[in-house]
Amino acid sequence: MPCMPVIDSVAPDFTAPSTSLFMSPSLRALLNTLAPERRAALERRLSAQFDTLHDRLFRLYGHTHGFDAWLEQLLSQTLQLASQRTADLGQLDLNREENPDWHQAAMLGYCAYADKFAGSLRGVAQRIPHLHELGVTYLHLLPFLKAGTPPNDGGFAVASYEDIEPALGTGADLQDLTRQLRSAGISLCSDFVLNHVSHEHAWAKKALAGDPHYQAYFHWVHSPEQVSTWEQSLPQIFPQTAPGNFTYIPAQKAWTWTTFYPYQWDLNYANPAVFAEVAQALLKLSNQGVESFRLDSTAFLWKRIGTHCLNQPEVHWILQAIRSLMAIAAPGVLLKAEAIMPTRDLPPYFGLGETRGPECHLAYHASLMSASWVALAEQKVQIIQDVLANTPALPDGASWMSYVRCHDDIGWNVLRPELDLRGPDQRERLLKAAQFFAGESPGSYARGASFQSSPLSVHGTNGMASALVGLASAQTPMQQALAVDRLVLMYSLALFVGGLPLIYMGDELALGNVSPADMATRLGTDGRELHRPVFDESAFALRHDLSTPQGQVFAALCDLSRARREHPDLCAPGALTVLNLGHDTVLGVRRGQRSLGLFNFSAEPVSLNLHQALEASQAVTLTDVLHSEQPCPDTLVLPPYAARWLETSTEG
Ligand code: OTU
Repeated sequence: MPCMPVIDSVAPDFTAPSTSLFMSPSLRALLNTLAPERRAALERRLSAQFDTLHDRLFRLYGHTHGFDAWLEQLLSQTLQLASQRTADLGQLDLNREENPDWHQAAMLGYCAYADKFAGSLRGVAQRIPHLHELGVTYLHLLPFLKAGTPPNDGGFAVASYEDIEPALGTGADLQDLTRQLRSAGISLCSDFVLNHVSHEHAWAKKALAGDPHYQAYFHWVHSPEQVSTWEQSLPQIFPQTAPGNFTYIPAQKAWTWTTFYPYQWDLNYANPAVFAEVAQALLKLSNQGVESFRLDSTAFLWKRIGTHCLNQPEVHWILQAIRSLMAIAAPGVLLKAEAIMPTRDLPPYFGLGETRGPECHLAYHASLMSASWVALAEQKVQIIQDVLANTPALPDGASWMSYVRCHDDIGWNVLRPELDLRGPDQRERLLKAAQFFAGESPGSYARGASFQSSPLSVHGTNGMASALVGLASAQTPMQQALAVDRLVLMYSLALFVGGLPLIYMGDELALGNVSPADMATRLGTDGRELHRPVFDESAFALRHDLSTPQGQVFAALCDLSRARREHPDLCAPGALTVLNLGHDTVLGVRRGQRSLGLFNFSAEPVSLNLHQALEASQAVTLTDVLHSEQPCPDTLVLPPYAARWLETSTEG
């Protein structure tokens, strides 16, 4: 096997773009085969994107042999795929180019595993009425491409970017689904796992069989010493169940890089062929009608010795190059960064880093999510205030993705920077929150479980939101009501602060944890299965019964969703302002010109003087947009765990 060190590319000299490529005779010939309108659009986009695309790719691969020819081929493949876009997708692209903020108009997301939500992709189409009822306009389906033999990390070990997981359906089913969703006003977001592939992916198999071309798609380390040199600065994602970042492959007498499970082989993005393959796969899926990609594990794409191999500058060049290719071939498509990183590391994913330029439209606000859980455990909102204070305004057309729960654990360590600013002993709070949600602290109502934690180091917490807020442990109607209020509070914060909030499947019906009996049937030992239940038809049947927690949560979420649609100010882009309300248990956030959100994270009622907090010199009128009431600004009483969405106006 050839010696293949992990390539740590040296920054190349920057030269002017080889403009001869831009509209080379072969690209011109390709464009000439297209209908005039399509051709004009592609020429326009290519000329708008070429300099950026060339710049980012030259930084990444300019030093590699045959760069110009490689780039020409990449462009030619891109134009070919662009030319295959159906007429309706072509029209969608044009509409969205004209209205680039289309996704900032009160969109609401929903996230689900296709099989658990509805059995298959066809089943998902049957659930469109449910999504409609909630006001969902964006459906994120967790990986549905063909996965490796289970356990496969819930599909995050992809065995083919070209095929659908047979148990979920076919390519035709996917196209049907995207069409049906689109006509129902719902954009389909597909997970896209670009950091790694399954060891059963054809590339890995060919690499194993000794093909040097495919061996170069992966990272290889040749000695235990090298492994430990790398490991010194690397984090561990599954320290208990998949320790370390490398897996020994006997056939190669070498270790391959496996950040996550040993069966997930990290791709080597220092190899331009990998970039081109992944870019093509994304464009092909776009052509099937996928309107958004959740780019999984983006932070990990580039490895550099001596660093933690996260958020490297090259990651952003890769993402900006992908954005450019999308802007050429499928500009209607949104890119979402899944970078579960502290807030301070996220602006570059929106293109605000050292190399500025359009990057992702969306990114998960993981710190805000984790902070709201800490706040619930502590009954104090300081940590949310700190996170919001650290949350920068975003460029036009970019939004935070806010959420309460997802298919992963609640990762606590994203909050370290905020805590460290408060003092050296503050990380202890994360351990306490984890213990609280595992039901281990005295008086805890939560029924979650710690994930990958040890007594010395806290990592994450598993569990469905409803189990974490106390519904599973509630013994009395009062305890049940408080649990419902906590769940609604968490969602009303996520829906108030986010650009594109996500409901995690089952939360709308207060679905609980997977039962121990069902857990025993799940393959592998992944604790995150605890919050990956199957859609519960009996809970669904109760959704309009307001005497049940299912009905109460469902109605509350529908109300929040409706209020966002009816009051555009509730979704106004731009920075949020945290108000000082004089109570450490209540969060006050201003959004847009007139919207004000109040969130009581404690079990005690609180009386607020908003006139003072708003520093209003004139009389203030408040309208509760959810309850159509006009509360008195000087003595507004917030019950335990209550949230209020208010419209403010001052009178002359
Ligand atoms: C992502 O997760 C996915 O969301 C996980 O479901 C996958 O297991 C993983 O990638 C590998 O594909 O750090 O930024 O609980 O938060 O694995 C990527 C740990 C990630 C997850 C973490 C995560």
